[in-house]
Amino acid sequence: MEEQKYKYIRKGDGTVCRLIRIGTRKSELARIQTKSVAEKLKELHPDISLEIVAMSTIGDKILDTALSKIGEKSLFTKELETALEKNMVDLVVHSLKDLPTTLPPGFTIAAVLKRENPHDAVVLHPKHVGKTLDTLPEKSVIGTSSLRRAAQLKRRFPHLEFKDIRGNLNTRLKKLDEKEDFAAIILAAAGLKRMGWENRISQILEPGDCMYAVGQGALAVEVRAKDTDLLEMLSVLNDTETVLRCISERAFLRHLEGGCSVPVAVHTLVKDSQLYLTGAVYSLDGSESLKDTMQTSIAASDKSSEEGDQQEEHVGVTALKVCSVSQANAERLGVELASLLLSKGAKEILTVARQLNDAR
Ligand code: DPM
Repeated sequence: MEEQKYKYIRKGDGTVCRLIRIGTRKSELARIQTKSVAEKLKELHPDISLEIVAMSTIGDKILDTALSKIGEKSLFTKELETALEKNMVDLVVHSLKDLPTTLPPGFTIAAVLKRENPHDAVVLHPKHVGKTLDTLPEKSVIGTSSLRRAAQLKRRFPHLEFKDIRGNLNTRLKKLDEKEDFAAIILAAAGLKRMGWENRISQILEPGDCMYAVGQGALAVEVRAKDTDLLEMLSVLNDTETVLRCISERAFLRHLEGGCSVPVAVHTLVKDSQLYLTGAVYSLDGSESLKDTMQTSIAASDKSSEEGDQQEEHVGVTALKVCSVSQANAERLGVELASLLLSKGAKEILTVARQLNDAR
């Protein structure tokens, strides 16, 4: 059903204010993430009224198949975008890593919030507590359905075996603890922290063991691109460093033509106004890999702060108030690093990885 463009409500004191409806997936993690963004927004704009609307997505309904096998793009985002399109909600909060690097026309990311710990974490079966991936027994089974995690960890820890595990975080922890199928599972530290399960983290994986996914640990707010008033309102949520790191990561992935189901990993760092991007592609078994690092300046120029409000999109992100020159530099960095890896044979590695994964 089409709804009117904006909704207004009358408050107790008789004043009328705009009601902003925020769409979220129904999983506990999604609700927690949405609530945290809503609270920040309310703090920065005390005059608005917020309502949270929860919906199931395909990714939530298909629980028995590995993500990388379902083959549906925008797995977790489609229903939410339909609700946005029909004006049933005004914003949607996502984990940035679940958002494709090219959004459907008419949508944009208005804010990328300060990143949580972007690294992956090891959660051990209670009987293995005290061990690490290095010291787990030969042929221990590790649960992950991320091709990226499996490829890197197979390479680094050849004594371990890897099996798919699906379901939301609650389901996965249950599968780990209540059965003997897995010695450990690998999850994003950020998700565990947001769920209040930090105490289950036995080991944080360093870049030498496993680099993270593009956008991992950052929350994004998606809106209708034409809603310039919302773009403006949400711009206060942007964390400059996170925005620039994530733009470079997304540009890298987009230029490689990777999706959420290819073994591509990144690491970014900001130091002395330089943005460093390390990116890698892997064969499914980790035996082949290409990895390199490049850097660019992200010093905000005076000129650009005046231009800060111009509405420019970089790999799906429209971050008003973040220096547009820096954003363009970050995007270029991602494209250049991808070009470098492509020139060394990244395309072939990814094509074979896709074919093998489809044939699994
Ligand atoms: C994407 C991947 C996974 C999610 C692939 C990857 C993990 C799938 C799996 C694109 N989305 O990381 O290589 O382990 O089977 C997802 C999680 C979060 C957002 C959970 C997780 C929370 C962390 C965040 C699922 N999406 O990765 O443990 O906000 O970044």
